[in-house]
Amino acid sequence: MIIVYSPDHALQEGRSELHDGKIVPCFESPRRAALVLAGIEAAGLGPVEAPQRFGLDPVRRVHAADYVAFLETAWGAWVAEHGDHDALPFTWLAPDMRRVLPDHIDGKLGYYAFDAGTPITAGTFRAAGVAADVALTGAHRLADGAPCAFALGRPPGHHAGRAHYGGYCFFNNAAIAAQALRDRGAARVAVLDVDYHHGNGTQEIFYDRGDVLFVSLHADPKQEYPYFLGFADETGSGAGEGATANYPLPFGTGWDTYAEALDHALGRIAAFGAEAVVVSLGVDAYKGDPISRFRLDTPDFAALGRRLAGLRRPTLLVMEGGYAVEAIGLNVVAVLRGFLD
Ligand code: Q9C
Ligand code: ZN
Repeated sequence: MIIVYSPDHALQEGRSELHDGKIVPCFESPRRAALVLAGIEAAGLGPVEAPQRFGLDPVRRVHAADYVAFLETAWGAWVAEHGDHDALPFTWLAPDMRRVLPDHIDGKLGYYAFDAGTPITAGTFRAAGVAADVALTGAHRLADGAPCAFALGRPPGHHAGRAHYGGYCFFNNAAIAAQALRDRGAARVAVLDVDYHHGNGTQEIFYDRGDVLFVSLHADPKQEYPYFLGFADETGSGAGEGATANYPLPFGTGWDTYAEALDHALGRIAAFGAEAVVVSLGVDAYKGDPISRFRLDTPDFAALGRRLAGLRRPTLLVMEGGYAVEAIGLNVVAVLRGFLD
């Protein structure tokens, strides 16, 4: 399987995030991708390829131009105001306030961010751009005829919406790749999101479109982050009515419950007639994940990979979450091996 990887992901190395009322070291760290790469190399999977550079045009196919420009300039504005340390917002718009873009960087952070867990650093914009390039390279490999590829990038993407960031995500790599597959001629593309958290950004980006199906299995937003999206009654709007499907699952979900929802989700993708599938591959449904509360074990991830292959469609796997660093390599390799079996 083609693995797309660049060491430049390490340009995003946040120091700390707000978690359970405390400032703690970032869960989303460069070690994650390095350990996944080490697992892939130890397993003899490959070839490992460097990404091509696509620039920002394919990013702007799913993100607003003003949002992209904000990310490009945020670090400089932050340093000028506060000095050379990570940028985090401390205030946000409530829904009944006015959405007017402030001039001050602190206001801008609150305007574009939706949590205090996603620091902007000196290298954030470049790292996010490389992560998009990694996903785009995989998408173009599929469009050129490859049956599958794994985009091993970070920072992750599925929480990033058209004009907002959060959940460790800045550019929505999976959405950018799905759009590129559409632009390369796939009439219908499905995004299957198996990260433990709901892919609110991807859902938002495609919510009113009938050409991209979004299907997500995740912890029930009544109980879990991102809390404000991901309910079962969100099914799309307008031309996209029926092209969003959410499977919220309770804390403690193990493989039996998960597999039942997964089979239903895969049935939706087959019935949709997807010509290509993008998988938002988080492995934070793992039982040992430090911020998650599902109970999947490493062999379950192999079973997940086998089921994904059972769709028999060109498939791009895009790295999302997974924070049990000691097991992240094993769990991702289990998915890839299961897929290839
Ligand atoms: N106690 C991804 O997996 N923190 N993002 C929630 C706070 C945000 C996860 C826990 C979790 C974001 C890509
Ligand atoms: Zn996640």
